[in-house]
Amino acid sequence: MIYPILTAEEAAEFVENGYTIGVSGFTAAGSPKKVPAAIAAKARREHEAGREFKINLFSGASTNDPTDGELSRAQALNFRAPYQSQPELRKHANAGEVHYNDRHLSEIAQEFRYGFYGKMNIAIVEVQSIDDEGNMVLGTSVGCTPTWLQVADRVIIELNEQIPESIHGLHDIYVPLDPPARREIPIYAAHDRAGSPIAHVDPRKVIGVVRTSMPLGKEEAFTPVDETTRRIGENVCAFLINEMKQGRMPKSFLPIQSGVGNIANAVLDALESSNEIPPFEMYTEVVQDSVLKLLESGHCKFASTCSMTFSHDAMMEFFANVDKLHDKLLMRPAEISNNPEVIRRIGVISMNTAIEADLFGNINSSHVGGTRLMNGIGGSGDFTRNAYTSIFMCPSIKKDDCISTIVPMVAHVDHTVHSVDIIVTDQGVADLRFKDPVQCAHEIIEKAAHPVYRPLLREYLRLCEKKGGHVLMNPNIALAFHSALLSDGDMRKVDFAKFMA
Ligand code: 0RQ
Repeated sequence: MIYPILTAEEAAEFVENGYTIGVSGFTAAGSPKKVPAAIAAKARREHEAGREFKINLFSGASTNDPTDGELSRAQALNFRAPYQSQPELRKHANAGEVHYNDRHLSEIAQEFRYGFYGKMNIAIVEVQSIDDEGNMVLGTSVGCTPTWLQVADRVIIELNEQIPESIHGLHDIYVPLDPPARREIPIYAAHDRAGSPIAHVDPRKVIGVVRTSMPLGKEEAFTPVDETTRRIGENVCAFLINEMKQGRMPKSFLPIQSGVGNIANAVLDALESSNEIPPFEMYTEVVQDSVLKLLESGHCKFASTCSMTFSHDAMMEFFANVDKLHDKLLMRPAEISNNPEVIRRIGVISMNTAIEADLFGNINSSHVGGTRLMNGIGGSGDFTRNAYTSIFMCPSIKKDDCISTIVPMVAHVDHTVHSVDIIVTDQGVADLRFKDPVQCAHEIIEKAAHPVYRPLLREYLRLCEKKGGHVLMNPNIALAFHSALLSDGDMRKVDFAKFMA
């Protein structure tokens, strides 16, 4: 190998205060595992010596504890985009100590190429292999890596010996030309390959290779399906089956996108158990453990993704059965896995989880109480806005009934009513299509809200009716549910009269 072999600490010495760094990965899958923590250690040393040391960090999506966790703990992050899900970074973003810019995941690579973020000094990229010409096989995700390899001045490689050779062929690396030269992305079905299994970097940019041997996959298991998530899954299934029966969905079905977390996992479990849902393809950004089961059973015929977000055990199972699964999965760059043009062309059914939804169908995915960042919008906007049918799911109540996820007005808006078709809770399915805003409000109250909160939501509408309008809204009480949660810790204690006086 022509590249210098470095320790993580030696590699971190190339990173200077104020640098803009791009990391590989999309979720913890494929994120570098050694060098970011060494940069955090360098930051601590610099701070102890009384010197400034902070970097701007770009990724494909969320990363892992050695990256977002360690860098946040070391106060080493100035700016962060486009997505995170690390408790430590969340804390620092909410304290205003890290400038976090929550972006649509399909856009960040092209925005970097357009020059919106200035120059990228160094990219840190986990790979399975690299040859002397700079051809590399990436790890268990693609994220924005192909663009980082183009735009970064220099590149540090983390060569993870745990990534099996059999991963070769699972990547589909395609970077579109930028306007005005862009052409259509040649994907007409979820299983179409658009590009190459190999990523490339100019070998002159490579600072060196850090050898690692880090386990693949998430350690933490998913929370088992419970009564609430099971009901949500069954409601989503019933909705999809009815769509086919009504002729609104082709009998051959359409590709599915499914978000992260326990609810998404439960919905996929429900699809697996249904014998009325035909085998389908997925066009999605992450595949979790439930997708592995679907691939093995043949219920999912093919999964186009950006990342293999499997638990450690599921990852081992995938590679143990890779002969059977190799032609059933492709990992693509985030700007392709989440591409609006492709999503709309192939008719993706999007399924994402909401923090809260309002009576008109606006969705808050990212900010609890309108102020506290949870994770971010992630890819939910890319899919929702362009889906054939867009579905949002959430439990109707949370925190021992103190929180209704159906509120008069969301405290932060990520997805507007114009993009949202269906809201599913454990209570049922609210179908917002072919309805005006007031009809939507009644549908959401009667089908999606928890019975405990229905009278309060009806009362809100009744109070708004006095003022009238196309959308029923009263600014004095629109956030009264949230006020009650703040003042009494319980939305059931809402007192509209207090604000109406
Ligand atoms: O907080 O852990 O402190 O109790 O939010 O909620 O119920 O565990 O659900 O893990 O599925 O996450 C929307 C956050 C749901 C996620 C969200 C609190 C709740 C808990 C987590 P605690 P749950 P999930 C594809 C698409 C945006 C990105 C996206 C998400 C915590 O799905 O980040 O869609 N989505 N990406 O208590 C107060 C409410 C709340 C609430 C939830 N109404 N009020 N707190 N919580 N609802 C993937 C990618 O983009 C990579």
